Amino acid sequence: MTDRQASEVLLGNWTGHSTVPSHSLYPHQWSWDSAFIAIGLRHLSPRRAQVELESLLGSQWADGRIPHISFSPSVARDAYFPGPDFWQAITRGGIETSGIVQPPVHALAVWLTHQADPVESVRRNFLARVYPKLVAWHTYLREHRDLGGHGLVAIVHPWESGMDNSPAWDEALARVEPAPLDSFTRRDTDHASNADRPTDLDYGRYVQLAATYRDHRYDDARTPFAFALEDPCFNALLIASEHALASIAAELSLDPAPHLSAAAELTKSLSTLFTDGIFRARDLKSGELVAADTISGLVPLLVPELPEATELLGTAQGPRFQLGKVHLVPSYDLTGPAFEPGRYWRGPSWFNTAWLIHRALAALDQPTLAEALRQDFLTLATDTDFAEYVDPYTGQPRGARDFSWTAALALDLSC
Ligand code: 9WN
Repeated sequence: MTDRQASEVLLGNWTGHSTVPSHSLYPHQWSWDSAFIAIGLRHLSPRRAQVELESLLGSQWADGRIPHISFSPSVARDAYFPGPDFWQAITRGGIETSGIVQPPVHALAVWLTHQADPVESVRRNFLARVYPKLVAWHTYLREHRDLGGHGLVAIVHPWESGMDNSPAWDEALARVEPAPLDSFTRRDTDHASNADRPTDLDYGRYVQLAATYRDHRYDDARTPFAFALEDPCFNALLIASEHALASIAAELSLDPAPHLSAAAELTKSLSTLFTDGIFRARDLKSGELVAADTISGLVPLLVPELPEATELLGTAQGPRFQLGKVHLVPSYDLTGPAFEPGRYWRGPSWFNTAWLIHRALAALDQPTLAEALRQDFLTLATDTDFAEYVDPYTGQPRGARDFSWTAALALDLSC
């Protein structure tokens, strides 16, 4: 049942070479969405999953970055804000994109997609074609984005975390002078309830930060970043993806050692973000760890041989996240002062992060917790018509419906 409905969502959101997260709210190709979508699509059509990832990599910049949005020329230019006219970025291949990035889950998606059908993958020379692009992507992050010099990658915009209005960004964002609210028109609230989305003030600050980066031609050395933080989820996914790159390299008879040593160095640096039983973002402006516990701080559970794994698992099951007692995994500390059960990344549970935690639990040999999470995931995904996110207490759907990564990851967990 889940499989057929999930497949219908994915087929409906397919555009011919990639998948939109949602035709209404997000009508273009998003970077980390595509990776999660490929992880599900591989069960429906391994070839289509490969094409999804190849088309995303087709919008890669010359400096190696994979932009967070690749705009579709067949969609109205103002269908989504900020659209191509705001970002003013175009690749050598003529694709209009945004200029910021999203968490690097792509190498993991490539490796899982290859494993779904190695014969088709070899026939299409999939790994050999995408491997250099993934290496360039990770090299961009490590060489251009270690803004704090701690051996960790920094995000320079809340959208780069994929967890846009997380309470972890509140303090840093409060220092940003917002763009005047009458200088732009939001489109997201045409399609989703205001109460489920970031506020206008958040948007003013998002616009200001993006405009400054754009006005410096997205030059990481020259832009005076007002917002720069080392995010645990972003770095943990980079580590997981370095491990995946090591597997890809070995499969191609190349040396996996550089990837394993990059993963080991990043894992060591990540430990400096661990405090009070969880990983917290480091604000590079204040030099301090941010006092907000979010799902981002649990995602390092995915990192192989993480020294802090036992303590972190205890935190996931404790009062802050109540793993196994509420729906999926809340995006923010249930006991935190900023908790809102329906507002986007300030409390609701999301399916992509639940999938990451499920994968971690399976690897950590926690079959009971993993199975309970999987069952909750599959029931909620179908009951909510593949909602974008849900209230962690009631399971009530929020945001978009027929949301692609919810359907894709449901398909993956039901296989
Ligand atoms: C901004 C597409 C994206 C996800 C993000 C999610 C949301 C965009 C927005 O939608 O962000 O990139 O307009 O709110 O926060 O994780 O990739 O699904």
